[in-house]
Amino acid sequence: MALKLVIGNKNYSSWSMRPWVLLREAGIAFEEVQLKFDDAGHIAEARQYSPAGQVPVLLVGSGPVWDSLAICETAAEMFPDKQLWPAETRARQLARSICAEMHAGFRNLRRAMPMNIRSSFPGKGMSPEVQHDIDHIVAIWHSCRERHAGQGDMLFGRFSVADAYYAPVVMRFMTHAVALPPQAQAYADAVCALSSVREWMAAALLETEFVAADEPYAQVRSEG
Ligand SMILES: N[C@@H](CCC(=O)N[C@@H](CS)C(=O)NCC(=O)O)C(=O)O
Repeated sequence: MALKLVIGNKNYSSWSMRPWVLLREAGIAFEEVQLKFDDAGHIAEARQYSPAGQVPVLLVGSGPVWDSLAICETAAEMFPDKQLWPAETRARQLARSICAEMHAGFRNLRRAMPMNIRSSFPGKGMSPEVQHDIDHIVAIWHSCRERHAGQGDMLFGRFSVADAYYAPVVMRFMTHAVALPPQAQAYADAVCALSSVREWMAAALLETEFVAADEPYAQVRSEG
């Protein structure tokens, strides 16, 4: 069954990055359909693919699956041999919890430090509320890495949905030069070394579209 994944701009679309990295890293074949944001961060064509009118969307034989978490769950169900969620029950419960938390939470971080892979904005967006989100993410990473240190470099040892979910956070931390404790930095480095993440980043660096809605820190070019 041929899968199609509809995504947005690789530089900006953190929601798209999650299922794309998941499928690519797991070696699941799919065709990519890329739609580009307008200045306000909207994608008119997205409604052709899903009722939500947003990306990402996974087109499976029976129709569209939309929302990144639903896509990741669907992929895990379609490809059980890939073990996209951790095999052990408690690890799987924790992985689902931290993905749901990323999906619905960390709003201060998401608002103040938008994903913008090709840019560098050290220190921009930092506030006590954002630092609180960062501290909580670091605590999650630490507790996962403590439990699974001997099983691989990812949050639950081997690569899982959880790493795909936190990959865009790693991108935000890089752009905003967020200082991390050594163990968290080691995890961030391991995520950046994943071949899927390298491929996504390389493509993001080639993109030239400027989406004003996602660029709170861009310098306004002065005339003359
Ligand atoms: N909860 C959704 C959020 C999707 C979302 O916000 N997508 C943004 C791109 S990153 C989008 O499609 N924006 C275009 C629009 O709203 O017109 C998910 O997990 O997929």
